[in-house]
Amino acid sequence: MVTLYGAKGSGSAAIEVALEWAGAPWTLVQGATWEPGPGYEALKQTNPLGQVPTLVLPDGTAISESAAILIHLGLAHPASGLLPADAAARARCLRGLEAKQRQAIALAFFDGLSHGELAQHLRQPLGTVKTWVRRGLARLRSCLETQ
Ligand SMILES: N[C@@H](CCC(=O)N[C@@H](CS)C(=O)NCC(=O)O)C(=O)O
Repeated sequence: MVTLYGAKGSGSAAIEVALEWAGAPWTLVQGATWEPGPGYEALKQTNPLGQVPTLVLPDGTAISESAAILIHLGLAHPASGLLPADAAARARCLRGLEAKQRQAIALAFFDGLSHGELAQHLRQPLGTVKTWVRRGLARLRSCLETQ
């Protein structure tokens, strides 16, 4: 069983989806800088930065950084399709999404935030988040089409 430290409206949504795709048993501990409480205190013990998402493996290894977590899940669960089996295709997908594009897409599509809400949440101009979502989707599409 892996433990995901996450919070509503955060980048942990992408990891929740990936865990479902991977079919890996997981449990959520809710907490974040803006959600103080026992969950956040436990998070800081495992990741001193106190950032979500943070994933803790059964052996106690903690992985932070969304990209690192997604790559770990893709490699640990090859049948999930999170990463292509073909090495070259896998490399193309991995270089594809920048962190900011991934976060914007996750918040817009998994958490249902409007572009205006996204701009507020990420403290960026509206035009910037629209560009992140548009470019991220274009990259995702071209990555998926090559699989
Ligand atoms: N580069 C990290 C960013 C993680 C991050 O910024 N998480 C936010 C929530 S989406 C957070 O926990 N912010 C609180 C803080 O930095 O104090 C990733 O991609 O996972």
